[in-house]
Amino acid sequence: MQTVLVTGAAGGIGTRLRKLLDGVYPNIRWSDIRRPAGLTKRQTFVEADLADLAQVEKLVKGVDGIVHLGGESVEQSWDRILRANIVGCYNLFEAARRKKVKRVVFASSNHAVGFYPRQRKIGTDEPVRPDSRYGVSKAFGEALGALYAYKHGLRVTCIRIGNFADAPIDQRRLAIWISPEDLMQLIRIGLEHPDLHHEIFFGGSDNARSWWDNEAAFRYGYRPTGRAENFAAAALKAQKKLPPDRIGDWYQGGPFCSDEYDSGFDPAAS
Ligand code: 15L
Repeated sequence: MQTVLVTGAAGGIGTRLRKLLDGVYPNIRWSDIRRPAGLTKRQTFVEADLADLAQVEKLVKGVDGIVHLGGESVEQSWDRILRANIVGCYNLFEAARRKKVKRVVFASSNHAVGFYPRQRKIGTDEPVRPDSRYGVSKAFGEALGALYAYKHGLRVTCIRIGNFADAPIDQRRLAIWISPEDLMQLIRIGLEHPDLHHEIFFGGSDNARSWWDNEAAFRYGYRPTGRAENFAAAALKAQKKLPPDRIGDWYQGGPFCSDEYDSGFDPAAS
């Protein structure tokens, strides 16, 4: 990897990666819809709107690999999801194909499978079960990843990121937390591993309470160092102060599941 593009440079993960990825590849092009604060003099920034294919084509020209973090990062109106996460993600993959980019690492989310119950351990070969319009957009991005990998030969890694933070802060996060360093490991596997063609990984650290079987990532050498259990006492104490959420506490996606929930079905009673 000589030249790597990172979209979503102004977001929470992008901001952290600007420190962690600095110097890892010879050229890193950071991009977002607007210029983030705190760019260093050495960092190259290109402003671009992912919803505009012509802009995205220009953005990806000359790039070997892309880390696609751009788009909405939580639930939003359909109009916003459509523009940033559906059209934006399509443009990203299509521009990558046209400009012969070799690899894409797509920041998917646990919300692509949020409606699996916490009682069930899932692998990455289960069908998607999104918990929000946002989750649907991540499932869509994963589907695009498969299309561009198998039809056009792009090497694609989709990382279903759990909760990216320095520490897990409640019960749900104890199961899905990922440390910044562990996410870096997964991204680097996606950008560099010689045998990788198309994979879906769960973006979780070494979490004893995990709901995920992350065997696919382990096969590629992923060795998470973050241990959620080290933070269990504080997280469980914080959990006690949260109001109960009958739906959100049942499903893996938490509040993304209970938000707008009106099916009338009470899974905890069945
Ligand atoms: C996500 O996908 C979001 O981007 C992040 O803001 C958190 O909400 C996270 O999931 C989570 O599930 O905690």
